[in-house]
Amino acid sequence: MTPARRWLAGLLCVVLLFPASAAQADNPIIQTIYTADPAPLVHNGRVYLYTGHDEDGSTWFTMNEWRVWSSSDMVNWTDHGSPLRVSSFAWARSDAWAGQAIHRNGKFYWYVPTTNRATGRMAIGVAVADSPTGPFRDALGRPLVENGEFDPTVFIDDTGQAYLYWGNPNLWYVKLNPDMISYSGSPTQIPLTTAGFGTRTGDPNRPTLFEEGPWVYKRNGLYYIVFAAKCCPEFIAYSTAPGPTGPWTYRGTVMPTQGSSFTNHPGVIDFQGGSYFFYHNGALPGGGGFTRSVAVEKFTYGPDGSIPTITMTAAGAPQVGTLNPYTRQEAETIAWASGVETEPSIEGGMNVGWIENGDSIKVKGVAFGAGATSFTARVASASGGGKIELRLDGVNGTLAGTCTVPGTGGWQAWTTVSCPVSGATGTRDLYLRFTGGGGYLFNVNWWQFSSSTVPYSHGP
Ligand code: FUB
Repeated sequence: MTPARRWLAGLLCVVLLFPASAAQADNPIIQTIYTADPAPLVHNGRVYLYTGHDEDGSTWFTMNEWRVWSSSDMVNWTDHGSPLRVSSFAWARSDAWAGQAIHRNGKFYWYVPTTNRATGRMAIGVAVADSPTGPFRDALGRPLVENGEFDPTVFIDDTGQAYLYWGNPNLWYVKLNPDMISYSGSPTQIPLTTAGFGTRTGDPNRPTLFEEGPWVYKRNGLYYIVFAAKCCPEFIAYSTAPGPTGPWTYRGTVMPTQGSSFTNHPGVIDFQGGSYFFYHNGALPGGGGFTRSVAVEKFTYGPDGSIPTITMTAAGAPQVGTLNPYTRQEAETIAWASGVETEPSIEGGMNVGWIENGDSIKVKGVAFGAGATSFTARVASASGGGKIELRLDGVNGTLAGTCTVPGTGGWQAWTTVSCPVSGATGTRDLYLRFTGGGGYLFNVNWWQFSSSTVPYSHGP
């Protein structure tokens, strides 16, 4: 059973037990697959979120690819698929573990840990792309650095000097050259002192709390390292320093142990005037330590730069702004998916598929304004098709329109359908509710509303 199917089964139970809270949930932020190890990047007014992908039914960290998502509002996330896999590195064998991407010189550099086939050790590769969503290619044809440790985080100081940090059980850094794919000097260990990284009891080999998953950044002149602490289960802690290599001072807990996953992994950004903490847990049905899901919370720094203790929520972060339904929206831009999955589309990007009767997609905070008059969708169906119900404020909410999707002769044989809309005014949560007979009904690539003042203006 896929996570989507498990989720649908779980959702039925949750809705029966907690109808109000289920309707509010926006965490975990991806429901179509299991995701882990979030690494957010702000670029040109969007948040790009780089994650790992826990395979369904994993009983170990079975991870073959990395994934990219993006959002302009922190609640509706667009699926950009997998522009980087273990197989993108000819020298790699397995383990698409926790990485981070950064923008420099008009290019995007994604540092990832993966196992070197030749040595059997964890190594760190670097992939490069012209776009934040890829495609990414191995920049070197060999590991950038390899010492058996993992979880790279990358940071560019105001001076222009870039640093790569990584490690478990130790903590290392190296100074990256401006080309971002080579370095100067040798990997250097950051001393793991209890003053710097807190005190762990019960493990003489690991006297400090530092475990893995470092995330380094600078804010208001203060350098932060947020990390997965203690094991296992892990919690998230942080330290600060006056410089990029220390000396570090342990500052305490960011997120206590919570959430049915024995690992956790931090990612911290500022976006549109707010501060956000990304992490993972096991909150989806079937979720756990090897079937994790990425989530996000908004937080406020203390006046002294301290990070408050952040608790996992089902509600997630508030929406930043609204979504414009009068421009083309990808079907895979989703606040909450029930039952569906995604796949690459022959028309580019991704499409939503595996749609069955009763499945739905929630799109949050849709600004209809004075009112939509029609709805257009790009659809394909190798079966007999079905219907798209446009529901407002709930999956069983007010019906604003119904579009009929015909069979088109193939799951990638795309056509455009339209239908009239009424009652869609103001800013509302939109639910695309899919109905029809048995089996898979149709796929959706994109959709768009029009109104008497904003007519439908462009198609494929
Ligand atoms: O996802 C695989 C590993 O689990 C990561 O590299 C660690 O940070 C932990 O989350």
